[in-house]
Parts: sequence; C-alpha cells; structure tokens
Amino acid sequence: MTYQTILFEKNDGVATITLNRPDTLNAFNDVMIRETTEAFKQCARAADVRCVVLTGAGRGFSSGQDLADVQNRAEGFSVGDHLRHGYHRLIKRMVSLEKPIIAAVNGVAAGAGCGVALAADIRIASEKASFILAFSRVGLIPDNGVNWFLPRLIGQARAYQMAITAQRVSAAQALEWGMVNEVAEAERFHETVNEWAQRLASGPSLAFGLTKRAMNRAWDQTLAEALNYEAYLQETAAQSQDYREGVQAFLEKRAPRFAGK
Ligand code: T3D
Repeated sequence: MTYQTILFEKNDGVATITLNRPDTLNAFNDVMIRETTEAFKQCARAADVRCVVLTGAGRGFSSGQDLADVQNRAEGFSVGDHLRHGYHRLIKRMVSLEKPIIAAVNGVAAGAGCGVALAADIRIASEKASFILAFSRVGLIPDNGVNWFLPRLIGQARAYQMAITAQRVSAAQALEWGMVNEVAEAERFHETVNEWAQRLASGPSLAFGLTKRAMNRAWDQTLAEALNYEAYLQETAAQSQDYREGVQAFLEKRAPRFAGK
C-alpha cells in the first residue's frame, strides 16, 4: 500500500509508522488521519507484525490538527463529525489493536498529536520531546481521548492544569508524572526505541494482546468481573505454544523462544 502523508515499514516483527509532514511538525490533515488509521488496520491484519512503533519525521512528533486546513472549511462544517468520522476511528483502532504500540515521541506532541501519543501503550520520549495540550490556546477543549487517557495517567489535577494552562511539559516532567515510560538522550533515542520494539516483538505476543484487552476492559468492571474475565482470557493464554515454551525454557534454565502464538 502506498501512502502520501506517512511512511510505513516492517522489519523483524516491528511495523514503524512515521507521520511524515515535517514542514508542519506533522500536523494532522484529513489524509494523514485516514492513512494512519489504515496503517494500524494493516498492522492488525499482518501476522508478521508483533509490535508497532509510531513516530514523527523531522523535529516534531505531531503538532495536532492542521490549523491551515481549519481556515479552508466550508460553511456548516461539523467539527463533531470531523472527530467522530476521523480521529475517533484512529484512536479506537489503536486501543483495540491487540499488539503493543510504542509512541516514539521524538519532539513536540501538541493537541491531537498529544492525544494520539496517549492512545499508545508505551511512550518513549526523546529528551527533546515535549507535550502541550494546545487546545485552549485556540479556544478548544482537549479531544482525541485526552480527557479519558490523561487523568488516568497523571491524575485529574495535573491533567486539568495542562489543559487550562497549555503549558509545555518537558520529557523529564512527563516521566516524573507518569506520562511516559522512559526518556532517552537524543543520541540514543532510536537505539532505545529499537531495543524496546525488538524486545516486545520477540515476546509472547498472544499474552501481550490479551493483557491489553484485560486492562482496557477492567476500567469498566468490578473486581469480581475483572477476576472472571482474567480467568477466561488466561484459559486461552494457557493453551498457547508460548506458555508451553515458557515453562519448558524455565525448567531447562534457558531463555524462551516465543513464537507469538
Ligand atoms: O477543528 C478541529 O479539527 C478540532 C480539532 C482539534 C484538535 C487539535 O489538535 S487543536 C490544537 C492544534 N494544534 C495547535 O494549536 C498547535 C499549533 N502549533 C504550535 O503551537 C507550535 O507550532 C508548537 C508549539 C507545536 C511548536 O512550536 P515551534 O516554535 O517549535 O514551531 P513553529 O515555528 O510554531 O512551527 C513550525 C512550522 O510548523 C510553522 O510553519 P512555517 O512558519 O515554518 O511555515 C508552523 O506554522 C507549522 N505548524 C505548527 N503547528 C501547526 C503548523 N501548521 C499547521 N497546523 C499546525 N497545528
């Protein structure tokens, strides 16, 4: 499949999606929203993809909605429909993908760009990265699931502070607040992301996928329901080739070779 606004490559079980509109710090236009969603769909279908890395070309991760496009909208344009038929499909596609997604945040992640980074499962930030809920700078509220993801990660007081001040949160601050999993020196950023991606792509992929499903579902469950659901999913995990291999490797005192099934 050929894309105009993103780069897509697959290597050793890792698919890398690169937002590729560097002149705008990878602002999302309609094509980029659609193509990024399609790329995640492609990752869901591909058995040889066991981990996805989402990153940005150039010095930014993403500056959010393309504001130049906003000016060219026709009379009566519905922003609600734009979200529902565009960004929401992307966010839901990411959350429902039963493979780990790493947001490799190379630079600024603003507005909807920050929302997309928050929808990933793991965030690795370059020390040059920053996070800005830029929405209020243009008179908007956070969207793209930011109101759902961010208070869960850093608590409502900090999330609301970020929203109403639109302050630039550094990578170091994001790490301290629990928004990112690791901060890497700029020179070691790609190496660090590759190490994470390779580790995840050679892990027990079925278990990783079921874990994502269990944790996502648990937000809406009582403890009793969550325990039941875990038992149900564990039944599936316990029938996998990877479980047999994991136990065997432990007993033979060697590293497991997981096939992802
Ligand atoms: O209506 C709807 O669709 C609702 C949905 C809304 C979702 C949202 O995402 S709302 C929030 C939209 N995003 C923003 O408000 C952020 C706008 N950008 C900035 O505030 C700054 O660019 C940054 C803080 C992100 C980075 O600042 P800096 O100084 O590092 O870079 P810069 O010089 O401002 O930007 C570099 C270029 O990218 C520049 O173009 P130029 O002058 O070199 O030709 C700039 O215009 C362009 N750019 C940056 N952000 C956007 C953009 N172009 C279009 N849309 C952008 N969002």
